Amino acid sequence: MAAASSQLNTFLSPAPPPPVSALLAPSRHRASLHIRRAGGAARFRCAAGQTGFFNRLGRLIKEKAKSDVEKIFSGFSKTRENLAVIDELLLYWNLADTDRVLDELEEALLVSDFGPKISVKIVDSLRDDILAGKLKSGNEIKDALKRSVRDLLTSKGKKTELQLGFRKPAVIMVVGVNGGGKTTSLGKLAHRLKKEGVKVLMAAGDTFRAAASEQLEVWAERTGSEIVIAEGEKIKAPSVLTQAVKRGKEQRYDVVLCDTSGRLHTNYSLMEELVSCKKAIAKVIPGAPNEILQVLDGTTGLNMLQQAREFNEVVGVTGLILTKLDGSARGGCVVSVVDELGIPVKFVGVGEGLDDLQPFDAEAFVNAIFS
Ligand SMILES: Nc1nc2c(ncn2[C@@H]2O[C@H](COP(=O)(O)OP(=O)(O)OP(=O)(O)O)[C@@H](O)[C@H]2O)c(=O)[nH]1
Ligand SMILES: [Mg+2]
Repeated sequence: MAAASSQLNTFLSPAPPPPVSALLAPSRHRASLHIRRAGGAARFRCAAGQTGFFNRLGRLIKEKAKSDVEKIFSGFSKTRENLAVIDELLLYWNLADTDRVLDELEEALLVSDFGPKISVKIVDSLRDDILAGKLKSGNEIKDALKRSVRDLLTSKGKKTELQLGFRKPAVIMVVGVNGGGKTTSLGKLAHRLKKEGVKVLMAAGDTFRAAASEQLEVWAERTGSEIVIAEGEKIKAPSVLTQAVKRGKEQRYDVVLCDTSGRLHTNYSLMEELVSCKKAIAKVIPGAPNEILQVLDGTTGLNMLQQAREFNEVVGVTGLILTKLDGSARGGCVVSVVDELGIPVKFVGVGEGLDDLQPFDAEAFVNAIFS
């Protein structure tokens, strides 16, 4: 590790940033760690204490960007189509038809990936309210249905703001199965943080896939963040994360963003490696990582519930990033994940561009899935 440290120092000297082409073609012959300056990072000055800094940052990030409702709306067209039958059902609703209508409503929720447990829960609460005389028309039932979905999303998943603790650097680890959008989301998150003047260090913790570091380096370049990468076959993810968090601490970075390899939740040894990554970070900063964000591909359907359950059991997930909502997303299962696991959705991905990560807005989500 001594060799790695001296290598780190070499790269921290105030030399001009290497050209992108050099960043994209790192030598793979030496086992060493690099930190790179990828553009001039703005420095955040905070008058208040650090608790205030991170609280304010979490709030700002949530408040500043309004959900890109249009993209979410188009991404959920299939879900909306499946749920449109509810409008027809409720158009001529009358009390005598309650059982039939509610059965069909439950069916529509199931087809839209809500999952059996949550579908029954929603329909039972509607039935109770109808029988109690609280809901007297099709419109009232539709409103109650939307309200109950929104309430499920907000009551169980309250802390939608980033919780970054009170010490610098805050550490955020991004986890999930292969190809869900971890690296892209991390890059977009860096962009969002940089726009607030935050000093961001990226850690290329995906040491399995050859091109993973290069992919993250491109995001570091695009966002003007700095990055710690492993070079050579021998360096494992926990070492990269250890070095990055140490560097983040020594150099007073505000946030360290840790990328990790994609892994199937069923692969025991890879899930164990994730535990080692988390422990490596906590060894440098007790209590870190502050956030473990699991990326879920919004197009995968109910399988995401099992993924979230397994990752949560192994590393303790603090928030979800739901990606690809601009594609053909399957909305209902999100409600199941939040309800069953009590993990809030913090961000949604609505495209591949820098600005395509939005804070999650339960109201916009509900309006996008119910026409
Ligand atoms: N349309 C769309 N594409 C996305 C979104 N997020 C990620 N992608 C794309 O999904 C693909 C996979 O994204 P990555 O960020 O590489 O996913 P990953 O989880 O890091 O993948 P591994 O590291 O291989 O496990 C890329 O082509 C991304 O551009 C999104 O919100 N919308
Ligand atoms: Mg990746």
